[in-house]
Amino acid sequence: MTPEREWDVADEVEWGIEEDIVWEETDEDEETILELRNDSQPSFFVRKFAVVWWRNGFYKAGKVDGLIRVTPTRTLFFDEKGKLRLSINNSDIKEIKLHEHESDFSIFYNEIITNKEVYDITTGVDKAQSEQNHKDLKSAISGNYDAPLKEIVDLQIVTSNEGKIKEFISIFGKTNFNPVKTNIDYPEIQASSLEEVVDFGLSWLQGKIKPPFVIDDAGAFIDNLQGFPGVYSRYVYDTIGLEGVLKQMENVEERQCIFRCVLGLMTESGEKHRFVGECKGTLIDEQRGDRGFGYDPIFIPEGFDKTFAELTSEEKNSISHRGIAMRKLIDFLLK
Ligand code: ITT
Repeated sequence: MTPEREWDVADEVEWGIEEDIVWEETDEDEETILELRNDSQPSFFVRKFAVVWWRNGFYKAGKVDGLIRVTPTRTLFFDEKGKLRLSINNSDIKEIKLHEHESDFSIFYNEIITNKEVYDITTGVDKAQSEQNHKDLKSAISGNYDAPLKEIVDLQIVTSNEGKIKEFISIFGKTNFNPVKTNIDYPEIQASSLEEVVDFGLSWLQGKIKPPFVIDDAGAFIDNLQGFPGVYSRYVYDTIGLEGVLKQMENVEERQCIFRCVLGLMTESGEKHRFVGECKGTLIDEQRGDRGFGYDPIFIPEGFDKTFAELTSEEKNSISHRGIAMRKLIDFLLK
C-alpha cells in the first residue's frame, strides 16, 4: 500500500541519508536547455521544490529551495546553496507525469519515472504555472526545447506600484528573468501619450540604474471621456478615486474603455525598446472584486463577466494590456 505522504515532516529528512542513492558525476558545464527555479511565493509548501523518491513502498523526502536544470544529457537538481543533489540521465527517463496532491490546498508535482527510481518534483506555485513548467520540463528533457534559457538574470522593474510587480513575477516566473522591484522616483512628464512618458523615463534613468531595466506606464482610456484619464490615470485615481470616476460616468451609456500599457526596456548595451499592450472592455457602475489594483474593480474585459479585480493575476495576465506587453518583452528578451 502506498504510504500517506507526510509533507509536513519533509524538512526533517536530511539530504543524502539514503545511502543507496548515488549522486552521479555530471558535467556542470554542459549547455543549459532549461532552468526552473523556486518561486518567491508566501506559501510554505509550494515555494519550494519538493524532491521525493520512492522505493519499495516507502519514501524519503527532502524539501529545499532549489533549481532544476536540464542539459542535453541530464536533469539536475541543485539545492539553494548550489549543491548538486540529484542527477538523472535524460535517457533513463521513461515517463514524466503531472499529478495533483490534494491536501488543504493543491500541490502539483512532476513524477519523473526512470528504470531505477521515481522522483517527484514540484515546480509551480499554482495549476497554471505547474502545467506550463511541466510542459517545458517534458519538452526540454526530450530535447525539443527551441528556446534555450541561460542563467538567471535579474531584471529591474522601476516602479512604485506593488500591483504591477505581482503581475511581473507571475508571468516571468517561467523564464530565466527574475523581476526585481526598484523604487526610484523618475519624473513622469506631462505628455499626451504613454509612449512619450516612457521614452523620457528611460532617458532620465540611463546612467542612474544598471541595465537591463524596465519601466511601465499604463492607464485607462475611457471612450466617452475622449480618452480621459489616460496619461492622468494615476492623478485621477489618487484625487477623486474610483468613486469619483464612477460619478463622472453616472447615467453614461457608452462605457467602453481601453487599458493601455507601454513597457520600456533599457538593454545592457544602452538600446531602448518599447512593448505595447491593449485590452478593451467596459466600465461597470460599481466596484467588484478585491484583487489587482487601480481601476481593476470597475473594469470588465471584453468576453468576460468578471472585473479584473475578480480574476487571479494569471487570468488577468492572460488577457490584460500588461500581460500582452510583458509577453512581447519576454519574446524579445529570449531572442
Ligand atoms: P509607477 O509609475 O511607479 O510604475 P503608477 O501607479 O504611477 O506606478 P502608472 O503611471 O503606469 O503607474 O499608472 C497610472 C495608474 O493607472 C495606476 O496608478 C493605476 O491606478 C492605473 N493602472 C495602471 N495599470 C493598471 C491595471 O493593470 N489595472 C488597473 N489600473 C491600472
